[in-house]
Amino acid sequence: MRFYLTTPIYYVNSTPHIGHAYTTIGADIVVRHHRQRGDETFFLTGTDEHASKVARVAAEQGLAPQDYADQIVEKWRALPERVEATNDFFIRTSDPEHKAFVQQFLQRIYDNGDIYEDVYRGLYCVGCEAFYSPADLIDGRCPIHETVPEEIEEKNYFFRLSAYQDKLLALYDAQPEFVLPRFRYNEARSFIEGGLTDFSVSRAGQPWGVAIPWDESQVVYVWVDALINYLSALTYARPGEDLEPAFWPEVRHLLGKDILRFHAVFWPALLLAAGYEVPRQLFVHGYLLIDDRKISKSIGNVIDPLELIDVYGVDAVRFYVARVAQFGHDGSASVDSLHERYENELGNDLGNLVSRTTAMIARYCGGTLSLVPRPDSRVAALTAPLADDVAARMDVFDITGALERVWEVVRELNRYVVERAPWQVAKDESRAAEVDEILYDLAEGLRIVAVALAAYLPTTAERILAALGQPTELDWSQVRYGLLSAADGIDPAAPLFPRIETPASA
Ligand code: ME8
Repeated sequence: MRFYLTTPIYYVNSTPHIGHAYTTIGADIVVRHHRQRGDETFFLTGTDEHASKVARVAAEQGLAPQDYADQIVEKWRALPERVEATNDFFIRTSDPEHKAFVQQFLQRIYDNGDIYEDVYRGLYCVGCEAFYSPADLIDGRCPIHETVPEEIEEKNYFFRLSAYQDKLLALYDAQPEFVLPRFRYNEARSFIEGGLTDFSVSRAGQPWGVAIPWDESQVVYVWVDALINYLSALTYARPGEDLEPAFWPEVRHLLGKDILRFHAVFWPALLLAAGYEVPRQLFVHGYLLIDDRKISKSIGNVIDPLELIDVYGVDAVRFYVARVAQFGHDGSASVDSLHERYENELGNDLGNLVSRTTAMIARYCGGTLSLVPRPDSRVAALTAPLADDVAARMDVFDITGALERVWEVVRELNRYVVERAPWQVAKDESRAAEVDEILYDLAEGLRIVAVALAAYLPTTAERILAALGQPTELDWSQVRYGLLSAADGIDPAAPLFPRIETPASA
């Protein structure tokens, strides 16, 4: 199967915060999982640069927008690197190849007759880079940024979105899983049913952006420019190769609920108008909240994800992303809750189990793992449905449910150690074979867990396998009882998640 996954491309008017890390990590977990299953994957992230708010920040710093973007983009490139995201390409909307593609794309819609000229009057929120109708506002202010939008009147080019209502509804009928979770599908669908108004695809009097190909006095509206990245990237991500035939429309978009309409309504309509197929699927996740408000660059309640990684390590932050809330719903993030999960779940449940198991193999078996699988053992039964259960959840982007499913096994393995008490059995020399069997099952359970967790905890998974003397074989077929390799020289493993005395102050 081919699996192409995107994150939103982030605005470069500020630096990354934990909300952006949330999406990028969530996407990477899904993509790594698909790679383990042998799918041919392509994973895209990047930056959205032609926003008015970017031009504004640049001006405040006395820089030309491009120079400003060239500097700050390094902070955004560091985001996937530091969270160990395995993106295949990092797109910038200021890439010349992207800009040329945007022009061709718009020209196609223009030539097809779905773009016309008109005068726009409306309220524009620069924070959202979007127009609002008065009814959308709360006390005259943007519901997200709580700022008063600007009144704008200008000659613009409009996209005939209204002509696409029936086609979009037909798409929603034909692809009932076009948008996940289901409540977001319903939300998008009722928005379409409510009637669609044409929207402006250009801005006048703004030098920062991609020029409208038939009227250089205007630039392409930043959202149109941005959405097209998902397609343009395929044409130049690998020099000399066009990935479009392989990966379009095998694309899945991961995004936050704030940008649902752009992706679920505008984007498929633009694609249809330009003669492209629509994406396979959208997955919409919720907000991470702090003090019950969305973490936002404009509001200022940000947590620096890189600082958290410095303290807790990248795997702990990745784990937290999947655990903090049911993926798809809002959740409250805090350093305290990250700290608690680090200690209890990673440190106690998983880390201690690895330490104890390796220590017992060293002590009672001279560091040697004997191959004594028993197809009727409790651990065999426990792990038998795991591969399919996790994969089924991952297929619907349920990174939270899939992780919980693995954690059920981790907790059961902990129960198994306590109940079988190998340290007691080892006191009786006549029961040496039983000790071998218990430790085989623990090691095998941990090997299976490590492979199943590799998408979440890439470094930890490798460390667990190495501690058990196992090869780094992460193919999904390895999530199966009885595949443990013989090993000797196993030593007690160093703690995987050492105690951290002071929680990070963020
Ligand atoms: O909207 N909780 O860029 P952006 C969860 N450039 N996710 C969050 C979050 C939070 N508190 N804050 C941000 C844009 N995100 C456009 C996108 S795509 C063609 C153009 C994540 O920098 C989430 O994925 O404002 C959200 O959708 C995205 O960052 C918005 O990033």
